[in-house]
Amino acid sequence: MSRLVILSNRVADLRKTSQSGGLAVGLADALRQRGGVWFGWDGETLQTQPREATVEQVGNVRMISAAMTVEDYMNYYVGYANSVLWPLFHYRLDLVDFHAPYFDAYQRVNANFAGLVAPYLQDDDLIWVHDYHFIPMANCLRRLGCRQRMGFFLHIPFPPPDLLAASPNHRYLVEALLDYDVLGFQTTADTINFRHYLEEWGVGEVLDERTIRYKGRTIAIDRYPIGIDVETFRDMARNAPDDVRIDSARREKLGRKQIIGVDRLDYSKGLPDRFQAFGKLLAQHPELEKQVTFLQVAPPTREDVNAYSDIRDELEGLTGSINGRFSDFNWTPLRYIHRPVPRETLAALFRASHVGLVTPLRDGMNLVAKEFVAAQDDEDPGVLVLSQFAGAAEDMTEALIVNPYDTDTMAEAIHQALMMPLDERKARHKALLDHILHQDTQRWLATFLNDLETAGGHTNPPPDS
Ligand code: GDG
Repeated sequence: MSRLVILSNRVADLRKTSQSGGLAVGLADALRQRGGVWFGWDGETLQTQPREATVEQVGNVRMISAAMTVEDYMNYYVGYANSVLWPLFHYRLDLVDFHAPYFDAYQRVNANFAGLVAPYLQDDDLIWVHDYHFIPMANCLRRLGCRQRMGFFLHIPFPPPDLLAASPNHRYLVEALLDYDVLGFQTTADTINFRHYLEEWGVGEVLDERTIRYKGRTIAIDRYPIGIDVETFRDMARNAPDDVRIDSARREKLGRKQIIGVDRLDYSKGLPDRFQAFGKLLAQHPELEKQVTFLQVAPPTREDVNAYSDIRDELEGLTGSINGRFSDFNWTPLRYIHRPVPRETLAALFRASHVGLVTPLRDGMNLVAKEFVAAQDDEDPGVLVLSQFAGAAEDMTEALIVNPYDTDTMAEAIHQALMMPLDERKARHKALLDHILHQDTQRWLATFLNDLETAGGHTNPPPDS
Protein backbone atom coordinates (compact mmCIF):
# COMPACT_ATOMS: atom_id res chain seq x y z
CA MET A 1 0.00 0.00 0.00
CA SER A 2 1.38 3.42 -0.95
CA ARG A 3 2.08 6.04 1.70
CA LEU A 4 -0.37 8.93 1.90
CA VAL A 5 0.62 12.58 1.81
CA ILE A 6 -2.05 15.11 2.76
CA LEU A 7 -1.67 18.81 2.09
CA SER A 8 -4.29 21.08 3.62
CA ASN A 9 -4.43 24.65 4.88
CA ARG A 10 -4.11 23.57 8.51
CA VAL A 11 -2.82 20.36 10.05
CA ALA A 12 -4.84 18.75 12.85
CA ASP A 13 -2.95 17.60 15.93
CA LEU A 14 -2.86 13.82 15.50
CA ARG A 15 -2.75 13.30 19.27
CA LYS A 16 -5.88 15.36 19.90
CA THR A 17 -8.15 14.48 16.98
CA SER A 18 -10.89 13.23 19.31
CA GLN A 19 -11.62 16.91 20.03
CA SER A 20 -11.70 17.88 16.36
CA GLY A 21 -14.38 17.31 13.78
CA GLY A 22 -14.93 14.00 12.00
CA LEU A 23 -12.93 15.08 8.97
CA ALA A 24 -9.68 15.44 10.94
CA VAL A 25 -10.29 12.07 12.59
CA GLY A 26 -10.97 10.37 9.25
CA LEU A 27 -7.88 11.82 7.61
CA ALA A 28 -5.78 10.95 10.64
CA ASP A 29 -7.03 7.33 10.50
CA ALA A 30 -6.18 7.05 6.82
CA LEU A 31 -2.71 8.44 7.51
CA ARG A 32 -2.08 6.02 10.38
CA GLN A 33 -3.20 3.07 8.23
CA ARG A 34 -0.83 3.90 5.39
CA GLY A 35 1.82 5.95 7.11
CA GLY A 36 2.84 9.20 5.49
CA VAL A 37 2.95 12.95 5.77
CA TRP A 38 0.51 15.72 6.70
CA PHE A 39 1.61 19.19 5.63
CA GLY A 40 0.01 22.58 6.23
CA TRP A 41 0.35 26.14 7.50
CA ASP A 42 1.11 26.28 11.24
CA GLY A 43 -1.07 29.38 11.76
CA GLU A 44 1.96 31.59 12.51
CA THR A 45 3.12 34.71 10.71
CA LEU A 46 6.73 35.97 10.70
CA GLN A 47 8.51 39.03 9.34
CA THR A 48 10.63 36.94 6.95
CA GLN A 49 9.92 33.72 5.09
CA PRO A 50 11.22 30.70 7.06
CA ARG A 51 13.59 28.46 5.09
CA GLU A 52 12.49 25.28 6.79
CA ALA A 53 9.34 23.65 8.05
CA THR A 54 8.78 22.20 11.53
CA VAL A 55 8.77 18.42 11.43
CA GLU A 56 7.35 16.14 14.06
CA GLN A 57 7.10 12.35 13.89
CA VAL A 58 3.92 10.90 15.45
CA GLY A 59 4.01 7.10 15.04
CA ASN A 60 4.30 6.39 11.31
CA VAL A 61 3.12 9.88 10.33
CA ARG A 62 5.28 12.94 9.79
CA MET A 63 3.54 16.19 10.69
CA ILE A 64 5.10 19.06 8.78
CA SER A 65 4.03 22.65 9.19
CA ALA A 66 5.40 26.01 8.16
CA ALA A 67 4.82 29.68 8.91
CA MET A 68 4.31 32.43 6.33
CA THR A 69 5.21 36.11 6.27
CA VAL A 70 2.80 38.75 7.51
CA GLU A 71 2.61 40.07 3.96
CA ASP A 72 1.73 36.63 2.58
CA TYR A 73 -0.89 36.18 5.29
CA MET A 74 -2.55 39.44 4.21
CA ASN A 75 -2.26 38.90 0.45
CA TYR A 76 -2.55 35.12 0.14
CA TYR A 77 -4.71 33.99 3.09
CA VAL A 78 -6.88 37.03 3.84
CA GLY A 79 -6.53 38.23 0.24
CA TYR A 80 -6.66 35.71 -2.59
CA ALA A 81 -7.96 32.69 -0.65
CA ASN A 82 -10.63 34.36 1.45
CA SER A 83 -11.45 37.62 -0.35
CA VAL A 84 -11.35 36.26 -3.91
CA LEU A 85 -11.73 32.47 -4.13
CA TRP A 86 -14.10 31.95 -1.18
CA PRO A 87 -16.71 34.54 -2.29
CA LEU A 88 -16.23 33.70 -5.98
CA PHE A 89 -16.80 29.97 -5.44
CA HIS A 90 -19.80 30.77 -3.22
CA TYR A 91 -21.44 32.77 -6.03
CA ARG A 92 -20.83 36.12 -4.25
CA LEU A 93 -19.29 38.28 -6.95
CA ASP A 94 -20.39 41.35 -4.97
CA LEU A 95 -17.87 40.42 -2.26
CA VAL A 96 -14.92 39.51 -4.49
CA ASP A 97 -12.07 41.95 -3.81
CA PHE A 98 -9.49 41.27 -6.48
CA HIS A 99 -6.01 42.83 -6.44
CA ALA A 100 -3.02 41.69 -8.50
CA PRO A 101 -0.70 41.37 -5.42
CA TYR A 102 -3.17 38.85 -3.95
CA PHE A 103 -2.75 36.58 -6.93
CA ASP A 104 1.05 36.93 -6.88
CA ALA A 105 1.07 35.93 -3.21
CA TYR A 106 -1.21 32.96 -3.93
CA GLN A 107 1.26 31.61 -6.45
CA ARG A 108 4.26 32.46 -4.25
CA VAL A 109 2.93 30.74 -1.11
CA ASN A 110 1.97 27.63 -3.06
CA ALA A 111 5.45 27.51 -4.60
CA ASN A 112 7.12 28.08 -1.18
CA PHE A 113 5.07 25.37 0.48
CA ALA A 114 5.72 22.95 -2.39
CA GLY A 115 9.45 23.57 -1.93
CA LEU A 116 9.21 22.91 1.81
CA VAL A 117 7.31 19.61 1.50
CA ALA A 118 9.00 18.18 -1.62
CA PRO A 119 12.12 16.85 0.20
CA TYR A 120 9.86 14.63 2.31
CA LEU A 121 8.08 12.93 -0.61
CA GLN A 122 8.81 9.40 -1.84
CA ASP A 123 8.35 8.16 -5.42
CA ASP A 124 5.39 5.90 -4.74
CA ASP A 125 3.44 8.31 -2.48
CA LEU A 126 -0.20 9.18 -3.07
CA ILE A 127 -0.50 12.94 -2.76
CA TRP A 128 -3.88 14.32 -1.74
CA VAL A 129 -4.30 18.11 -1.80
CA HIS A 130 -7.29 19.75 -0.10
CA ASP A 131 -9.27 22.82 -0.98
CA TYR A 132 -9.07 26.24 -2.55
CA HIS A 133 -5.96 27.43 -0.70
CA PHE A 134 -3.80 25.00 -2.66
CA ILE A 135 -5.24 24.76 -6.21
CA PRO A 136 -1.79 25.32 -7.88
CA MET A 137 0.00 22.84 -5.59
CA ALA A 138 0.22 20.02 -8.16
CA ASN A 139 1.66 22.43 -10.70
CA CYS A 140 4.23 23.72 -8.19
CA LEU A 141 5.24 20.19 -7.17
CA ARG A 142 5.44 18.97 -10.78
CA ARG A 143 7.76 21.88 -11.59
CA LEU A 144 10.05 20.55 -8.87
CA GLY A 145 10.11 17.18 -10.67
CA CYS A 146 7.52 15.32 -8.57
CA ARG A 147 5.91 12.56 -10.65
CA GLN A 148 3.66 11.00 -8.00
CA ARG A 149 -0.08 10.48 -8.42
CA MET A 150 -1.81 13.62 -7.20
CA GLY A 151 -5.45 14.13 -6.29
CA PHE A 152 -7.38 17.26 -5.34
CA PHE A 153 -10.60 17.54 -3.37
CA LEU A 154 -12.59 20.78 -3.39
CA HIS A 155 -14.55 21.17 -0.15
CA ILE A 156 -16.48 24.22 -1.40
CA PRO A 157 -18.79 24.55 -4.45
CA PHE A 158 -17.44 24.88 -7.98
CA PRO A 159 -19.30 27.79 -9.63
CA PRO A 160 -20.85 27.84 -13.11
CA PRO A 161 -18.52 29.03 -15.93
CA ASP A 162 -20.07 32.50 -16.25
CA LEU A 163 -19.41 33.24 -12.59
CA LEU A 164 -15.91 31.80 -12.60
CA ALA A 165 -15.10 33.89 -15.67
CA ALA A 166 -15.49 37.02 -13.53
CA SER A 167 -12.08 36.20 -12.06
CA PRO A 168 -9.17 37.47 -14.16
CA ASN A 169 -7.39 34.18 -13.34
CA HIS A 170 -10.15 31.74 -14.22
CA ARG A 171 -8.19 29.95 -16.92
CA TYR A 172 -5.14 29.65 -14.71
CA LEU A 173 -7.23 28.10 -11.92
CA VAL A 174 -8.86 25.52 -14.19
CA GLU A 175 -5.59 24.59 -15.89
CA ALA A 176 -3.97 24.24 -12.46
CA LEU A 177 -6.75 21.82 -11.49
CA LEU A 178 -6.01 19.80 -14.61
CA ASP A 179 -2.47 19.17 -13.35
CA TYR A 180 -3.94 16.63 -10.91
CA ASP A 181 -4.72 13.01 -11.81
CA VAL A 182 -7.99 12.87 -9.85
CA LEU A 183 -10.32 15.81 -9.22
CA GLY A 184 -12.98 15.40 -6.55
CA PHE A 185 -16.02 17.60 -6.00
CA GLN A 186 -18.80 17.43 -3.40
CA THR A 187 -21.80 17.19 -5.75
CA THR A 188 -22.90 16.24 -9.24
CA ALA A 189 -23.80 19.91 -9.82
CA ASP A 190 -20.15 20.87 -9.15
CA THR A 191 -18.78 18.29 -11.59
CA ILE A 192 -21.24 19.51 -14.23
CA ASN A 193 -20.12 23.13 -13.68
CA PHE A 194 -16.51 22.07 -14.13
CA ARG A 195 -17.17 20.15 -17.33
CA HIS A 196 -19.25 23.04 -18.70
CA TYR A 197 -16.33 25.38 -18.12
CA LEU A 198 -14.02 23.10 -20.10
CA GLU A 199 -16.50 22.91 -22.96
CA GLU A 200 -17.33 26.62 -23.03
CA TRP A 201 -13.73 27.79 -22.84
CA GLY A 202 -12.28 25.01 -25.01
CA VAL A 203 -9.90 23.70 -22.36
CA GLY A 204 -8.98 20.02 -22.75
CA GLU A 205 -11.44 17.46 -24.05
CA VAL A 206 -14.30 15.92 -22.08
CA LEU A 207 -14.17 12.23 -23.04
CA ASP A 208 -17.05 11.16 -20.82
CA GLU A 209 -18.68 12.25 -17.55
CA ARG A 210 -15.68 11.12 -15.55
CA THR A 211 -12.72 11.48 -17.88
CA ILE A 212 -10.88 14.46 -19.32
CA ARG A 213 -7.94 14.58 -21.74
CA TYR A 214 -5.65 17.55 -21.38
CA LYS A 215 -2.22 17.96 -22.98
CA GLY A 216 -1.86 14.22 -23.50
CA ARG A 217 -2.81 13.38 -19.92
CA THR A 218 -5.91 11.67 -18.54
CA ILE A 219 -7.71 13.21 -15.56
CA ALA A 220 -10.48 11.46 -13.64
CA ILE A 221 -13.22 13.65 -12.14
CA ASP A 222 -16.10 12.63 -9.91
CA ARG A 223 -18.23 13.62 -6.97
CA TYR A 224 -17.18 12.31 -3.56
CA PRO A 225 -19.82 13.61 -1.12
CA ILE A 226 -18.11 14.08 2.21
CA GLY A 227 -19.70 12.48 5.27
CA ILE A 228 -19.30 12.12 9.01
CA ASP A 229 -18.50 9.28 11.40
CA VAL A 230 -22.16 8.65 12.28
CA GLU A 231 -21.75 6.20 15.16
CA THR A 232 -19.20 8.30 17.02
CA PHE A 233 -21.41 11.36 16.76
CA ARG A 234 -24.51 9.41 17.87
CA ASP A 235 -22.67 8.15 20.94
CA MET A 236 -21.51 11.65 21.78
CA ALA A 237 -25.07 12.98 21.46
CA ARG A 238 -26.46 10.28 23.77
CA ASN A 239 -24.03 11.19 26.55
CA ALA A 240 -25.22 14.71 27.28
CA PRO A 241 -23.19 16.77 29.75
CA ASP A 242 -25.10 17.73 32.92
CA ASP A 243 -25.64 21.34 31.95
CA VAL A 244 -27.35 20.31 28.69
CA ARG A 245 -29.55 17.80 30.57
CA ILE A 246 -30.65 20.44 33.06
CA ASP A 247 -31.42 22.94 30.30
CA SER A 248 -33.48 20.32 28.39
CA ALA A 249 -35.39 19.26 31.51
CA ARG A 250 -36.33 22.87 32.22
CA ARG A 251 -37.54 23.39 28.67
CA GLU A 252 -39.52 20.17 28.79
CA LYS A 253 -41.20 21.26 32.02
CA LEU A 254 -42.20 24.53 30.34
CA GLY A 255 -43.42 22.69 27.22
CA ARG A 256 -40.96 24.61 25.05
CA LYS A 257 -39.38 23.38 21.82
CA GLN A 258 -35.88 24.30 20.70
CA ILE A 259 -34.72 25.22 17.22
CA ILE A 260 -30.96 25.05 16.65
CA GLY A 261 -28.45 26.42 14.14
CA VAL A 262 -24.67 25.86 14.26
CA ASP A 263 -22.41 27.57 11.73
CA ARG A 264 -19.11 29.35 11.54
CA LEU A 265 -20.02 33.03 11.33
CA ASP A 266 -19.73 33.21 7.56
CA TYR A 267 -21.84 35.16 5.07
CA SER A 268 -22.29 31.98 3.01
CA LYS A 269 -24.32 30.40 5.83
CA GLY A 270 -27.40 32.61 5.38
CA LEU A 271 -27.67 33.65 9.02
CA PRO A 272 -29.39 37.06 8.61
CA ASP A 273 -32.12 35.50 6.42
CA ARG A 274 -32.52 32.69 8.96
CA PHE A 275 -32.91 35.19 11.82
CA GLN A 276 -35.46 37.13 9.78
CA ALA A 277 -37.41 33.95 9.06
CA PHE A 278 -37.51 33.23 12.80
CA GLY A 279 -38.77 36.77 13.44
CA LYS A 280 -41.50 36.25 10.85
CA LEU A 281 -42.46 32.93 12.42
CA LEU A 282 -43.04 34.66 15.76
CA ALA A 283 -44.94 37.52 14.13
CA GLN A 284 -47.18 35.23 12.09
CA HIS A 285 -47.78 32.67 14.86
CA PRO A 286 -48.40 34.55 18.12
CA GLU A 287 -49.53 31.25 19.68
CA LEU A 288 -45.84 30.22 19.69
CA GLU A 289 -45.09 32.82 22.37
CA LYS A 290 -42.98 31.12 25.08
CA GLN A 291 -43.44 27.81 23.21
CA VAL A 292 -40.24 27.94 21.21
CA THR A 293 -36.66 29.20 21.46
CA PHE A 294 -34.04 29.48 18.76
CA LEU A 295 -30.40 28.78 19.72
CA GLN A 296 -27.80 29.90 17.20
CA VAL A 297 -24.14 28.97 17.77
CA ALA A 298 -21.89 30.98 15.42
CA PRO A 299 -18.21 31.03 16.42
CA PRO A 300 -16.02 33.70 14.79
CA THR A 301 -13.78 32.93 11.82
CA ARG A 302 -11.56 34.94 9.46
CA GLU A 303 -12.02 38.12 11.41
CA ASP A 304 -9.33 39.89 9.37
CA VAL A 305 -11.62 39.82 6.33
CA ASN A 306 -13.92 42.88 6.29
CA ALA A 307 -17.02 41.06 5.06
CA TYR A 308 -16.96 38.99 8.27
CA SER A 309 -17.19 41.96 10.63
CA ASP A 310 -20.07 43.35 8.55
CA ILE A 311 -22.10 40.18 9.03
CA ARG A 312 -21.34 40.15 12.74
CA ASP A 313 -22.75 43.67 13.12
CA GLU A 314 -25.83 42.69 11.12
CA LEU A 315 -26.55 39.65 13.30
CA GLU A 316 -26.09 41.57 16.53
CA GLY A 317 -28.61 44.13 15.27
CA LEU A 318 -31.12 41.46 14.26
CA THR A 319 -30.77 39.60 17.57
CA GLY A 320 -31.42 42.81 19.45
CA SER A 321 -34.47 43.75 17.41
CA ILE A 322 -36.07 40.27 17.51
CA ASN A 323 -35.52 39.87 21.24
CA GLY A 324 -36.53 43.46 21.94
CA ARG A 325 -39.79 42.93 20.10
CA PHE A 326 -40.80 39.48 21.38
CA SER A 327 -39.01 38.73 24.70
CA ASP A 328 -40.68 38.62 28.06
CA PHE A 329 -39.13 38.62 31.53
CA ASN A 330 -39.18 34.83 31.48
CA TRP A 331 -38.60 34.14 27.77
CA THR A 332 -35.72 35.04 25.45
CA PRO A 333 -36.77 33.73 22.02
CA LEU A 334 -33.36 34.01 20.32
CA ARG A 335 -30.07 33.06 21.96
CA TYR A 336 -27.03 33.85 19.87
CA ILE A 337 -23.62 32.50 20.97
CA HIS A 338 -20.66 34.06 19.20
CA ARG A 339 -18.08 31.68 20.70
CA PRO A 340 -17.05 28.10 19.93
CA VAL A 341 -18.96 25.46 21.89
CA PRO A 342 -17.32 22.09 22.76
CA ARG A 343 -18.18 19.32 20.29
CA GLU A 344 -19.74 17.06 22.97
CA THR A 345 -22.04 19.90 24.03
CA LEU A 346 -23.04 20.57 20.41
CA ALA A 347 -23.92 16.91 19.80
CA ALA A 348 -26.12 16.84 22.89
CA LEU A 349 -27.75 20.17 21.98
CA PHE A 350 -28.63 18.80 18.53
CA ARG A 351 -30.34 15.82 20.18
CA ALA A 352 -32.21 18.10 22.56
CA SER A 353 -33.58 20.19 19.67
CA HIS A 354 -36.81 19.71 17.71
CA VAL A 355 -35.73 21.52 14.57
CA GLY A 356 -32.30 21.89 12.94
CA LEU A 357 -31.90 24.94 10.68
CA VAL A 358 -29.23 24.51 8.01
CA THR A 359 -29.98 27.28 5.55
CA PRO A 360 -26.78 28.39 3.77
CA LEU A 361 -27.04 30.59 0.69
CA ARG A 362 -24.41 28.29 -0.81
CA ASP A 363 -22.39 25.44 0.73
CA GLY A 364 -20.08 22.74 -0.60
CA MET A 365 -21.74 20.02 1.49
CA ASN A 366 -22.53 21.15 5.06
CA LEU A 367 -21.64 18.64 7.74
CA VAL A 368 -23.94 20.21 10.35
CA ALA A 369 -26.93 18.82 8.39
CA LYS A 370 -25.48 15.31 8.80
CA GLU A 371 -24.51 15.83 12.44
CA PHE A 372 -28.02 17.01 13.33
CA VAL A 373 -29.54 13.85 11.78
CA ALA A 374 -26.96 11.56 13.42
CA ALA A 375 -27.63 13.07 16.86
CA GLN A 376 -31.41 12.50 16.89
CA ASP A 377 -33.29 10.00 19.02
CA ASP A 378 -34.73 7.46 16.51
CA GLU A 379 -37.94 7.19 18.55
CA ASP A 380 -38.60 10.92 18.74
CA PRO A 381 -36.45 12.61 16.10
CA GLY A 382 -36.21 16.31 15.31
CA VAL A 383 -36.77 17.73 11.82
CA LEU A 384 -34.06 19.06 9.51
CA VAL A 385 -34.84 22.23 7.54
CA LEU A 386 -32.26 22.33 4.77
CA SER A 387 -31.36 24.88 2.10
CA GLN A 388 -31.69 23.78 -1.49
CA PHE A 389 -28.26 25.41 -2.03
CA ALA A 390 -26.33 23.18 0.39
CA GLY A 391 -24.49 20.32 -1.32
CA ALA A 392 -26.14 18.07 1.29
CA ALA A 393 -29.55 18.73 -0.34
CA GLU A 394 -28.54 16.71 -3.40
CA ASP A 395 -29.03 13.49 -1.42
CA MET A 396 -30.84 14.51 1.79
CA THR A 397 -34.12 15.05 -0.02
CA GLU A 398 -36.30 13.94 2.92
CA ALA A 399 -35.40 17.08 4.85
CA LEU A 400 -37.78 20.04 4.54
CA ILE A 401 -36.00 21.69 1.63
CA VAL A 402 -36.21 25.51 1.58
CA ASN A 403 -35.07 28.45 -0.50
CA PRO A 404 -32.96 30.42 2.02
CA TYR A 405 -33.65 33.74 0.25
CA ASP A 406 -37.41 33.32 0.70
CA THR A 407 -37.86 34.14 4.39
CA ASP A 408 -41.67 33.89 4.34
CA THR A 409 -41.66 30.31 3.06
CA MET A 410 -38.76 29.50 5.38
CA ALA A 411 -40.84 30.71 8.35
CA GLU A 412 -43.68 28.41 7.23
CA ALA A 413 -41.27 25.47 6.87
CA ILE A 414 -40.05 26.02 10.44
CA HIS A 415 -43.69 26.03 11.56
CA GLN A 416 -44.35 22.82 9.64
CA ALA A 417 -41.28 21.24 11.26
CA LEU A 418 -42.42 22.25 14.75
CA MET A 419 -45.88 20.76 14.14
CA MET A 420 -44.87 17.63 12.23
CA PRO A 421 -46.52 14.42 13.52
CA LEU A 422 -44.29 11.72 14.99
CA ASP A 423 -44.88 9.19 12.17
CA GLU A 424 -43.74 11.61 9.51
CA ARG A 425 -40.74 12.70 11.59
CA LYS A 426 -39.67 9.08 12.04
CA ALA A 427 -40.06 8.23 8.37
CA ARG A 428 -38.05 11.26 7.23
CA HIS A 429 -35.40 10.69 9.85
CA LYS A 430 -34.94 7.03 8.95
CA ALA A 431 -34.42 7.88 5.28
CA LEU A 432 -31.93 10.65 6.16
CA LEU A 433 -30.05 8.41 8.56
CA ASP A 434 -29.73 5.77 5.84
CA HIS A 435 -28.15 8.37 3.54
CA ILE A 436 -25.57 9.54 6.04
CA LEU A 437 -24.70 6.00 7.09
CA HIS A 438 -24.18 5.12 3.44
CA GLN A 439 -22.08 8.21 2.68
CA ASP A 440 -19.89 8.36 5.76
CA THR A 441 -16.27 9.46 6.19
CA GLN A 442 -14.89 5.99 5.56
CA ARG A 443 -16.65 5.69 2.23
CA TRP A 444 -15.46 9.15 1.19
CA LEU A 445 -11.86 8.25 2.03
CA ALA A 446 -12.00 4.80 0.47
CA THR A 447 -13.54 5.89 -2.84
CA PHE A 448 -11.22 8.87 -3.31
CA LEU A 449 -8.07 6.96 -2.38
CA ASN A 450 -9.06 4.00 -4.52
CA ASP A 451 -9.54 6.26 -7.55
CA LEU A 452 -6.24 8.00 -6.84
CA GLU A 453 -4.42 4.69 -6.52
CA THR A 454 -5.66 3.55 -9.92
CA ALA A 455 -5.27 6.95 -11.63
CA GLY A 456 -2.95 7.91 -14.50
CA GLY A 457 -0.16 9.13 -12.20
CA HIS A 458 3.14 7.72 -13.38
CA THR A 459 1.83 6.95 -16.85
CA ASN A 460 0.69 10.54 -17.37
CA PRO A 461 3.43 12.60 -18.97
CA PRO A 462 4.59 15.65 -16.95
CA PRO A 463 2.18 18.61 -17.46
CA ASP A 464 4.80 20.85 -19.08
CA SER A 465 5.84 18.42 -21.82
C1 GDG B 1 -16.23 23.37 4.54
C2 GDG B 1 -17.32 23.61 3.49
C3 GDG B 1 -18.05 21.24 3.76
C4 GDG B 1 -19.29 24.71 14.01
N1 GDG B 1 -19.34 25.49 15.11
C5 GDG B 1 -18.71 24.83 16.10
C6 GDG B 1 -18.23 23.62 15.58
N2 GDG B 1 -18.59 23.57 14.30
C7 GDG B 1 -18.32 22.42 13.42
C8 GDG B 1 -19.59 21.75 12.92
C9 GDG B 1 -19.06 21.03 11.68
C10 GDG B 1 -17.97 21.99 11.19
O1 GDG B 1 -17.63 22.85 12.28
C11 GDG B 1 -18.47 22.87 10.05
O2 GDG B 1 -18.54 22.11 8.90
P1 GDG B 1 -19.48 22.54 7.69
O3 GDG B 1 -19.46 21.42 6.71
O4 GDG B 1 -20.84 22.82 8.21
O5 GDG B 1 -18.92 23.90 7.11
P2 GDG B 1 -17.47 24.59 6.76
O6 GDG B 1 -16.71 24.89 7.99
O7 GDG B 1 -17.80 25.78 5.93
O8 GDG B 1 -16.66 23.50 5.92
C12 GDG B 1 -18.52 22.72 3.75
C13 GDG B 1 -16.89 21.06 4.72
O9 GDG B 1 -15.82 21.98 4.41
C14 GDG B 1 -16.32 19.64 4.61
O10 GDG B 1 -15.96 19.32 3.31
O11 GDG B 1 -19.14 20.45 4.20
O12 GDG B 1 -19.49 22.89 2.71
O13 GDG B 1 -17.71 24.99 3.48
O14 GDG B 1 -18.46 19.82 12.01
O15 GDG B 1 -20.13 20.92 13.91
N3 GDG B 1 -17.54 22.71 16.31
C15 GDG B 1 -17.32 23.01 17.61
N4 GDG B 1 -17.75 24.19 18.18
C16 GDG B 1 -18.44 25.12 17.47
O16 GDG B 1 -18.83 26.16 18.01
N5 GDG B 1 -16.66 22.12 18.40
